[in-house]
Amino acid sequence: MSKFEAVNWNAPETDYIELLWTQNTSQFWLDTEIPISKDLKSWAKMNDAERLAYMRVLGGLTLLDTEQGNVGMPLIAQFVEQKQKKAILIFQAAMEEIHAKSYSTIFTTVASTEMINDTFEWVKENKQLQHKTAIIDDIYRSIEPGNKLSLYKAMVASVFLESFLFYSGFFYPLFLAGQGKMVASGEIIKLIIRDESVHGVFVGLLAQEEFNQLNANDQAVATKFVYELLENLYKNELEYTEKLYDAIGLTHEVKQYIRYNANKALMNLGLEPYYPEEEVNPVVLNGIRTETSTHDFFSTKGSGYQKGKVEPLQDKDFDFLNDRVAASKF
Ligand code: MN3
Ligand code: MN3
Repeated sequence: MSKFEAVNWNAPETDYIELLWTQNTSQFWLDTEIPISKDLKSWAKMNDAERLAYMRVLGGLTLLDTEQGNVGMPLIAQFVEQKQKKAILIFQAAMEEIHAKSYSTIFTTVASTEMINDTFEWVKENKQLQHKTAIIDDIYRSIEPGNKLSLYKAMVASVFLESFLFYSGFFYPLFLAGQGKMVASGEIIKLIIRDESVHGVFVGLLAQEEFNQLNANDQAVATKFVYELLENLYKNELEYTEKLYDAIGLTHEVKQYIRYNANKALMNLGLEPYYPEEEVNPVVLNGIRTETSTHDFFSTKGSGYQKGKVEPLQDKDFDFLNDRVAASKF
């Protein structure tokens, strides 16, 4: 009879596990800590097309976070063998639920019930949004016990969702925040991005470890899968972007941002950029910079939260891990 084993944090599973647990947990936040009502004035100044785009962008993000919290993270956690890794994935799943809820917190503060209901109806009816969610969901649900290739595919889907597909949605709130509009809601988006960047790095590392354990034939199949999935999702993102952003004249910039983030997702998987290097709209970069915020969200938290600044992860924080993973390939 097999014995049940308890998770033993006194024996770290890998050299990066503590770092990722600490980074994940120290970034914990709640939507209710952000004073969204500060955005009411800004909302009142937006025109109908801008409000509609904003609602739909957030509606789309809500669906992706729902999928990631309810299906992606729990299923990947289920099939990953090591228990500390499972613990991090389950913590990440909980954050996905906070992300998914936070858009509703923005909605309920600025929008009418009718507008909110219309948004959730639109989510069900939008072809591109349903298409990408169906593709990712199918890959998650196709993980088979003992089948490392199927687990690798699910991890790739997860990295594409978190490091690539979210950004067609993140663009607009960042673009507004970069101009001092909808700044409190923009804080929520920045907190979500801070989480997603850690999630993308962690699941990307797990994916690289799985890949290295595949035989040469399965590695060839896996690599073909990555680029076919990328192109399929990319084509769909272009259509999604046109549907959302044509009316407010931002389609071109959003498409650039999509390619930029597709390359970032590939980097998380230890792969080379696929799309030509892209400029990112400087207003969006301004929106993403925490130091440009007009208010400090930590100041609205109770004293229990005043435990110092949490620095977002930078790419360079993971250089040592990428080197290590790269080294392990040979
Ligand atoms: Mn999320
Ligand atoms: Mn995530």
